[in-house]
Amino acid sequence: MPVPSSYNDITEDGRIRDFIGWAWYDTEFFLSSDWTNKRVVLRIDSAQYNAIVWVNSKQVMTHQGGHIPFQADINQYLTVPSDGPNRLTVAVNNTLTPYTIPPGTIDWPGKDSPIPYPPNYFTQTLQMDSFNYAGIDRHVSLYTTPKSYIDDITVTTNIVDTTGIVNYRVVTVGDIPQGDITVRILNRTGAIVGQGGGSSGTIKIPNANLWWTVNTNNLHQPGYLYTLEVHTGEDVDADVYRLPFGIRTVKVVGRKLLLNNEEFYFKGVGIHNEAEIRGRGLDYAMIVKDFNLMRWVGANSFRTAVFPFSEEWMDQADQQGFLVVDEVPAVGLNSLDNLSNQTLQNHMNAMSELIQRDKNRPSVFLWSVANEPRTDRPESLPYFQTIINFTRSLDPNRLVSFMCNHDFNSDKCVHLVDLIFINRYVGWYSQTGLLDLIQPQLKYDLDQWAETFNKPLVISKYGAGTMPEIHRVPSTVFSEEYQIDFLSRYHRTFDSARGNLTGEFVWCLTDFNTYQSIKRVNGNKKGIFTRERQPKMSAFNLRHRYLTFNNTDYCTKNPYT
Ligand code: BDP
Repeated sequence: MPVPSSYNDITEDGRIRDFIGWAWYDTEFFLSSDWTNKRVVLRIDSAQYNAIVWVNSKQVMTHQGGHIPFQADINQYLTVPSDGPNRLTVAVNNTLTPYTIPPGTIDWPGKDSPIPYPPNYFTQTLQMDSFNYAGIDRHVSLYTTPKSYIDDITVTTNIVDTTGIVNYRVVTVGDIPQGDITVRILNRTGAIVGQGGGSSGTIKIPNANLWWTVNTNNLHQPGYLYTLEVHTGEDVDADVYRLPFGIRTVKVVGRKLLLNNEEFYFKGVGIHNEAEIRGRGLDYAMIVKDFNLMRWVGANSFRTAVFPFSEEWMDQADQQGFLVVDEVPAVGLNSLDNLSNQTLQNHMNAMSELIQRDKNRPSVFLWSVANEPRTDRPESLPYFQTIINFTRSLDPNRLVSFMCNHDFNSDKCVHLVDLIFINRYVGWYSQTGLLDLIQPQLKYDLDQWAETFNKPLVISKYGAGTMPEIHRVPSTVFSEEYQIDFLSRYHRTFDSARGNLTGEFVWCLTDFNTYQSIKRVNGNKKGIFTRERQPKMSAFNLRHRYLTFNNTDYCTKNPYT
């Protein structure tokens, strides 16, 4: 199997596509003699979902949970360079249980059944829409550091007038005296604009270039990044790390979200990051293509629905200037059985690993702890109180929320969040085909949310399944015309509720693969682009909306400004 890639769609064998259980990868590598006196680290950027890793047949690490990197120092397991190849073996298991993030169940329908099934026949039932892609879908790499090294860096920023305030904290391992640590801040052209020393401190940057989003306000340059360069000394054994970061603030004030003290409206897209053949496998060309689609359509933000995207993907968000709702794979927590202590433990691990990975990204302004969880029961409250408080305690500098599909008067947990995100489908899953009901019912819904909670309100999902090249006038569900009729009624309602709304995320950027179901024709077709990344008619409508939608006009018309 190629790495990186999901393994499911690589062959013509249905048993491999639908395989559940342990899959084995192995390969050989030689060590460079230059590496003998260094710390050698093996890093796996993502393996779905459980992994066990051996080097030369000795177990090096295990990891639970996909979409997130894990690593280990492997010096003690390596053979000396002249002793021939080292063997790397990785076993990955994609089984989902009621306790995993995301959850699922394994059933043996043939057990005690009079109806015949093949021997040991079992099924994996999913509680999410997505196809359960598996394998080693991101890079596996070896890298070195000196024996004493920089283990972690945390950067937070603030703005006072025109000065950027940069707080940093460096964690080192080994023999590195505090006094040897130097920190420099470089601007985009490589000029030094600030300096500091020691393992923590604050550096001020006068007349700072702030980090702004693309497609928002032409007066601002999007995606401005500085580099924080940390050295652990002058000699050849010293470690150095260069961390890109942006200077920006994100705050909630009443019902508004402020980016660098300016009111912000999400012209967003929900993305389910996958494609043909490679599944969820990392693919640089696809990343660039998807960012081009987002820029073309005029978006300034996206949501990583429903799992963390690759670091390469997130680097583009930082560089190009997109605000990101960064989400753990907690999709399908839709029964109280999924809110056990065991699940909570896995959920907390997933949160802390994501925060550890993305905590320095200017693009990430909010952690989403779940998509459409069971939050409409009083019993759910302690679980969500715990996961939300835990997330805030790990990163007090970002906002926290979950994507809610309950009603304003039935949800029991939404008061805990900083921004309210709601997924809505009137005209699709409810009132199917009844376009005339969208505006009155959605407007009523938005007004109720706004009156009940005095917090920013965002539509995190709205969309209609659309088969490209099916045309109907008057429109009917699944036709391209229906998607346009549906979206434009939502847009009119959003505009009529603007004072109550902080943004919109259309569902979704591109069509994607799902498990097989009579609700899906070859996958989920709510994309405004096909899975091959070609536009449906609605893409032109959204592009027109987003490109002519001006935040400055919006602010002047907004009764709440
Ligand atoms: C949503 C779910 C998402 C589905 C979507 C849909 O959160 O995972 O793909 O419904 O039905 O609300 O398109």
